[in-house]
Amino acid sequence: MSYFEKINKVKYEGSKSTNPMSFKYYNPDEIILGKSMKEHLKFSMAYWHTFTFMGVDPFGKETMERQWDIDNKDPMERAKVRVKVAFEFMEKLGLEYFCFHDADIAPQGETLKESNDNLDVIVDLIEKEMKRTGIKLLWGTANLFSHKRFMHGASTSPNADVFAYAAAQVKKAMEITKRLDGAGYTFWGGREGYETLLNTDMKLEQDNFARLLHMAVDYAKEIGFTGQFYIEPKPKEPTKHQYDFDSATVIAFLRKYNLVDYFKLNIETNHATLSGHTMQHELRVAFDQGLLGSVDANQGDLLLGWDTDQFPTNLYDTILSMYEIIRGGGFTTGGLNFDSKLRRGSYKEDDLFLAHIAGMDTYAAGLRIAAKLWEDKVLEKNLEQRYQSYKDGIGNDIVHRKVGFKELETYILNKKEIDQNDSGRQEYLETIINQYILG
Ligand code: XLS
Ligand code: NI
Ligand code: NI
Repeated sequence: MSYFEKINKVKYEGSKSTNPMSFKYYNPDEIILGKSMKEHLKFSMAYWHTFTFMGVDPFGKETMERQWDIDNKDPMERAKVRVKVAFEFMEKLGLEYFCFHDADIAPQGETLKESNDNLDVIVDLIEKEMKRTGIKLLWGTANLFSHKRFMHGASTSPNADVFAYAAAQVKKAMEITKRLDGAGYTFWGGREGYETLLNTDMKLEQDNFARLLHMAVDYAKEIGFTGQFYIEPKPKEPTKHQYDFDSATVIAFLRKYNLVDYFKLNIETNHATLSGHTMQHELRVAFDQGLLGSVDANQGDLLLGWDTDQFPTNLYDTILSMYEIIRGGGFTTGGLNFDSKLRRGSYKEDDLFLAHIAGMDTYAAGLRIAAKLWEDKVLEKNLEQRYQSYKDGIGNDIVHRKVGFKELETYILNKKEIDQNDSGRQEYLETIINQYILG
């Protein structure tokens, strides 16, 4: 049985194609910098936005038309059908990975036991589909933010029972991630943050968050889960102050609580811009400390102050993101997970395809251009020249800590004035990027 009968497997047809259901830039097996495009990009589908987001916003109800949901009213039946639909969808697009929250794949029951039983039934089905298709799990996670019990947070809730519930949920989510051979497990700190310090013991909350993460590390050892743990930074929304504000904040947290050996970062484009940084900055901060794990690929709207999770179509951003990823040596356990949702008005089933094609093609085009920039070393050569003064002479002495304040003072006193600084040539470099884009 097919749920997308009218849609064939999406193929690469090149940039001249006018077929909307084709890739213009993503040619999965084409080799770029010694690796196939699909290995560079490792595209993943987010189960939640693709199959559970129905178009609700603060002003209106569901808009999405999904025949399989209309035909299946019973929550368990619906969850089962969605598995079939999801795998057909991924196969047709050539998406080789997916990510999910526990709550996305199976209905939550009245009790934890009921929820876990539901999960087991659905995970059986997912396992079968994974075997049939060869599609892999990039990472799993637990939804510790939707249910009302998490209104004050999960591991950072003032209520210890809520902490316990969150821990039990993470335990199960780790077990199913292990069972499905997940390459990673992500912690996005949902409601881990606060609205006002008038009612918040920030230190206890953060200590507790670290305690939960340590428990996860211990449990991974116990059950032999060897996937990579990730933390996903986000500065605000739903709370005003999310504890995992940005890459730098998360890395400091991991170091403070001795978790840095067990976690890497899952960096999301829209979260980067919400924190007032570029994605390129967030990736560089993580890479420079050996901590970039995976990417949630999307984009925000810079005119809006919230997390719009749009499909990435801004080529400039994907070029610079792919440049950082290439520069950092590429993905190992991670990949590009489309944490992206359709606009509310893009409500048709084929919009799901068109949006993923747009995202995949924009990243593929970004990869093509970033690879050329990297090959020609234009930016890298400029960097080398710009920091040349640290290669020899006094700069080399500074780098190797051969000098202190006294020696540096003597050095400057013996010099007449600082020689002219070089130009930063920002506009020139920006022009070069344009040349690489337009050829
Ligand atoms: C929400 C987050 C979420 C995580 C997974 O803003 O991006 O979707 O990626 O819990
Ligand atoms: Ni995300
Ligand atoms: Ni987001």
